[in-house]
Amino acid sequence: MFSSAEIGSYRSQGYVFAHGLFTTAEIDRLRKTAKADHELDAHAFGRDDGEGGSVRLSLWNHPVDDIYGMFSRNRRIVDRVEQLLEDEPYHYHSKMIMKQAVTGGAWAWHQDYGYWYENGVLAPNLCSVYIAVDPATHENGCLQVIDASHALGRLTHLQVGEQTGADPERVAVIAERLPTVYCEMQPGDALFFHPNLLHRSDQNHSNQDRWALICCYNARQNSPYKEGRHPAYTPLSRVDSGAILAFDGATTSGRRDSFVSNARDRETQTISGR
Ligand SMILES: O=C(O)CCC(=O)C(=O)O
Repeated sequence: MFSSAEIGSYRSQGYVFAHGLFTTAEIDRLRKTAKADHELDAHAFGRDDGEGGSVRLSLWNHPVDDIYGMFSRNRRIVDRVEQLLEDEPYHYHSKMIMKQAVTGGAWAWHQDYGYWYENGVLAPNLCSVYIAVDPATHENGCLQVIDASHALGRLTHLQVGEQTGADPERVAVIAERLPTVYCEMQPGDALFFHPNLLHRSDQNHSNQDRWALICCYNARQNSPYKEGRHPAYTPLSRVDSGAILAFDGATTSGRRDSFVSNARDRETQTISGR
């Protein structure tokens, strides 16, 4: 569980690391499964990043009895998210960010709540958990966050043609006043971050993939007031800490109906010319 100092850090900075949250054996299992998973691949979609690259991801709404569910339903994550939300968390969605070596695309500065607000979510009481599947470094386009930017509240997100991101004029000023932090991580490390925290990442010009599983949770009392792309409150069946290695490799087919494959998903649209 998070200590009170770690919870304080999340409240003041908008994020908190849990280094080594998952062991090498656990994350190896996830990586091997994901990189050979035809269903995950078949449901992946991409968007141009406006810089000659493309972001690629696969996104699903409901966790099931598969290796991804053993992570997103794992008490090591969900119990911690409960501490941060101070409410019962439910699974809002998960996504595998498949930032591939050499050609992996960039993500524009944005706040997750910039999009989720549009889905009828009233309060920014959600939490995203970035789990490093591959090493994430400066070279392969690790996540960058603007320290304490969550305290600025939700910014306007603008569309430029087909692309969407936080208002670039405002982001430029914010980036001058608050430090940008490069979140370099090892496989198995996790970053818990607030939905109003500004974040982005660069293209991957290295020879090393930078895949990440991002699990997003909403608070039960913050269930959206209207139907949107992601579910309303649905009880989350937590699994014990040991469930990842104990998992017997059952079918992933239950997830199929839950994939969100809309290539025009606003959450993947970016602004060029950052
Ligand atoms: O993985 C990244 O670099 C960014 C992903 C992201 O910002 C998102 O999924 O909202």
